[in-house]
Amino acid sequence: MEKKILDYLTLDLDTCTTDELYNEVLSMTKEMSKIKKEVTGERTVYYMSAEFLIGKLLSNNLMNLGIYDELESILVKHGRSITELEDYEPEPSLGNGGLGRLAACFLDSIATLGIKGEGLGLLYHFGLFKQVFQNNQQTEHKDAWLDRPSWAMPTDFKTTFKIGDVDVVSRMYKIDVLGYNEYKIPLNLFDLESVDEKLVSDGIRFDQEKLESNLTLFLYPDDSNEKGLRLRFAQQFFMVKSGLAWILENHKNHLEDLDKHAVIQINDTHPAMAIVLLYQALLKHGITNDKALKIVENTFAYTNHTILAEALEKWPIHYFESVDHSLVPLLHELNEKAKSRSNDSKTLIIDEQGLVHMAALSIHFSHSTNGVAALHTDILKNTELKHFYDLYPDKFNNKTNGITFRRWLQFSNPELTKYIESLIGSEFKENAMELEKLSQFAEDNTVQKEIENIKYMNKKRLAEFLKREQSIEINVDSVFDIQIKRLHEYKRQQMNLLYAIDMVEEIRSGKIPSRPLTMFFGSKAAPAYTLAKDIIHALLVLSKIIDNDPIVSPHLKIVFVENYNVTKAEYLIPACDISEQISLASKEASGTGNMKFMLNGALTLGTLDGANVEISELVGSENIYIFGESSETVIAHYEHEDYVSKVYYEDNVRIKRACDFLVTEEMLALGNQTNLDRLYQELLNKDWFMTLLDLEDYINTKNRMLEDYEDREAWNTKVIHNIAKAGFFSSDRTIAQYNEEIWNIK
Ligand code: 26Q
Repeated sequence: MEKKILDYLTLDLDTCTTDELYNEVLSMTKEMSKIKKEVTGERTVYYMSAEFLIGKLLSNNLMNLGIYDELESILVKHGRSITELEDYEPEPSLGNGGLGRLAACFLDSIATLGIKGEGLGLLYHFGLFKQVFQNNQQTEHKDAWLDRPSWAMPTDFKTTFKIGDVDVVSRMYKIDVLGYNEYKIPLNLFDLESVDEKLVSDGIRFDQEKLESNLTLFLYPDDSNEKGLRLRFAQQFFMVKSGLAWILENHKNHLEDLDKHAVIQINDTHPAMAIVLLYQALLKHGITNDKALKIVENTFAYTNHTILAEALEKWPIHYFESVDHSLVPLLHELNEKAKSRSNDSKTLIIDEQGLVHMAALSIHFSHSTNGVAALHTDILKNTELKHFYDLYPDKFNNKTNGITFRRWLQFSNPELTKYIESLIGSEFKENAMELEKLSQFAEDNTVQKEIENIKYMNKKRLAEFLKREQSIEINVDSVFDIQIKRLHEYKRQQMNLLYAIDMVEEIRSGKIPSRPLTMFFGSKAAPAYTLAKDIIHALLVLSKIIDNDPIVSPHLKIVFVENYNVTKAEYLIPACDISEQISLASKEASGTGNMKFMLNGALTLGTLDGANVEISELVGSENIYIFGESSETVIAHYEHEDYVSKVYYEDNVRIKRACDFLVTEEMLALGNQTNLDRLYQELLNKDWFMTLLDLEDYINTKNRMLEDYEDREAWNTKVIHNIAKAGFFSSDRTIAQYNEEIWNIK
């Protein structure tokens, strides 16, 4: 193999620039990927998603081609390394968070399991914004990740269509997704040929009305106003119009029985317009209405990722009119069909205000609706989508999320991988359930010591990375407590903030913790989400106050990792002791970070929400730290509208003290009064996601956890049990279930 690699490398490895070397290794890897086979077969799954948060691909692909070690040894001889290239590789920012990363893990598993499938989405030129902190505030900047040669290769597939009266040309680009074994599958991303990057000048502002120039510039730009919403809608239309053109081209001889040849899994409702568009295409082909509708229903399957009412998409019907007026009568026809199946007005597709409910459209005209964790699916069936469940009990099913262990263990934690292999052999790489065999070592002191040592090395690796990236010094002998995820009130970063304030106050009053604590945050706030930005501001201000306080700083540090992304997650997760999964019960559909942390030997501090429930059942209550009210209690509070945060504030002096701290002179001296006041008022007078309800239990449970950490043997026993039980959360298991129960490929 070495000869083979050298055949591709023509540069002088001693003197070439990183840029030259990167470009050559990228071309080599693309070339060598040709040895992987495309899956063949009669039936294909199309995973349609507005987001694919794939992360960097170089190391991943080199490993899956089995040439990582050889290339590394060649480079090392010339004083170079793969790390140099890895640091240089831009990360494609094609997703927001969980939903986008899930799509990427799924493609990895589809390829590895050799299922005939492909991803369909959009090639955003600037993706999600780059986050920069200025004056303790988040600012947003464009992320020009396509400036360097990328993994996306142009194809010959082009389509031309109209969006309203604007003519657009869409070109398909392809990224090879390499499986761990002999297969690869394509991720096909559509781009607008006439896109104009010059439209973006400063930050992330641009002319939102010029569709012919802006459609694929950004991932979901500002949706806080009408223009932004219309652009987002047009992006979705562009994605599904292009994606369907590709699917119809692939199966042009089988349109009459398309459902035998294709299944389209839609990742939330963002691609749901494809349902109407396929119906339209089949009618145009001369297929009768009833038959066309049957084909549509059998072809589509829908995954729901949220129960937050505000995230359920509803589009004014005139938006449809403005992109393609012939869709409007079809939508009315589908609505009539829905009415004929049920006289429950809650299942209507078009409501009295003329809003099209995309979830309703998706459930009526697909054959499967799934939630992403057991609790989430139950809540969909019993509350949020109850009326649909009553109508179509057989369509509803659960597919608990999973993560690819190739990226989230083998690649990001090679030391732990090697050590596990030395204990139980390498079978777990093919069959994640084999990790169970680790249980027998849970009480073994030698194994505990080694696992602890690996954690320590990963902490050092993270510390060096953060020193390079953000010039931050961290204490590697402290407990690493990590909350990394999008900033949202329901995820309750503000509760963690109040914990930190409580700890500052306790330390100042003389209660010194047995060991220093480092609290890590990594999080982007949607540009128009005011309160989320207030929470970031408060955390940044508090972290400065702590750093400047000689009494507190030896014991506590807050590190806010700037521009959190997949690459940063790969450094943070293996170094973690305490995994913060503290959403208000019933609100987090699943979570997938919780699974990554568990696999890497962190213990979960969490509510009984999303997949935490399944983690808790698997590891047993002695190996997890659960706190807070149950989802039933929370749902009842919403139903009876009887939660009053002020009561908790007034009844508990520590809660009061923590809240009041937000608007003390000390905070206001460094921070912005408007931001801090708003957050304070919100907590006292609204607190929609019930932070104060769980705060006392949270503080007590986290403190108990920190005390438990001091019994290193007992802690490490728990760690080993967690890793041993993580096998269930492999996305190979999730994808096998999708295939057996929904897709039926092969
Ligand atoms: C909707 C309407 C208008 C504008 C934006 C949106 C929008 C955009 C993105 C709605 C939702 C998203 C992303 C949702 C998401 O990431 N959900 C997460 O999905 C994960 C994978 O299933 C789960 O683990 C998380 O619990 C869930 O929050």
